[in-house]
Amino acid sequence: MTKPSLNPLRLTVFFPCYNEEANVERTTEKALAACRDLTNDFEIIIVDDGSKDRTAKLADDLAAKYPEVRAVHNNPNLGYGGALQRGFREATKDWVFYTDGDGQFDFGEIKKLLPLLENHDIVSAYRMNRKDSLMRKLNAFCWGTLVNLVFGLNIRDIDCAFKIFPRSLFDHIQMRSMGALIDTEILAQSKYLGYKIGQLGVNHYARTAGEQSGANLKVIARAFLELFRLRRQIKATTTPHTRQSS
Ligand SMILES: Nc1nc2c(ncn2[C@@H]2O[C@H](COP(=O)(O)OP(=O)(O)OP(=O)(O)O)[C@@H](O)[C@H]2O)c(=O)[nH]1
Ligand SMILES: [Mg+2]
Repeated sequence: MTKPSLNPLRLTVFFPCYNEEANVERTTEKALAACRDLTNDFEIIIVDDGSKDRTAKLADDLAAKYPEVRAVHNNPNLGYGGALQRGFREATKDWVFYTDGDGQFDFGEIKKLLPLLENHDIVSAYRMNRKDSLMRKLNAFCWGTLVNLVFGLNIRDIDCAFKIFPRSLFDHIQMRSMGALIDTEILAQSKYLGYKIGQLGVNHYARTAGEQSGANLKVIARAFLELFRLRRQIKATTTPHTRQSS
């Protein structure tokens, strides 16, 4: 692949929002400030995932107020994977960054990822101080170990919602995951295609508003079903390239 230029940086930033009426304005304004600090050539996409609260209206108002902001809507709700797929498909700039819409990450840390892109094709961050319960951290550890083993990956925090990709990657991979497996689906295919994945620690903050929903049983069950499907799919459809270590 030919890596896009980092100077000037052409950047899409997007974040999924499901019932984030308490967060979407603050998140968008933080994204705007961070992007303006990095480049003149950027777009911000709010992916409203069929929210039942006022998120859709607030996202449309933000898009009307700021020319760099666009709001897209999945209707009905398609799940976390469906929301990320939409963001990657809507992106038009050379580099695509995504994070969560609930304010648990600091957009200001995007600039820490960029130097790694000199020697890597993708950067996948890990949470240095994950603000979740011990049980949730334990579940994530077991899940991460399983996924790394199954796909021959070496990713420290695969579901960390703080990653940057060249947009062209999405012309070469298939995204089918509608749930939490989406990150694994993207990184496993990238690795098989020979993309070099860099990793770096970022801060994680507790949710200050809105409702927790990231680890309910439905989400976990769907992730397991998708894991087995993805294993079959990758074996059947992706031609392995030169394997590189991350
Ligand atoms: N849970 C959930 N989140 C979605 C969905 N679609 C988009 N999102 C957004 O995806 C991001 C991550 O979801 P969260 O519920 O915050 O998941 P998490 O950070 O792992 O967990 P908590 O914040 O602790 O619940 C948030 O910005 C959500 O608004 C969906 O269908 N379900
Ligand atoms: Mg969250």
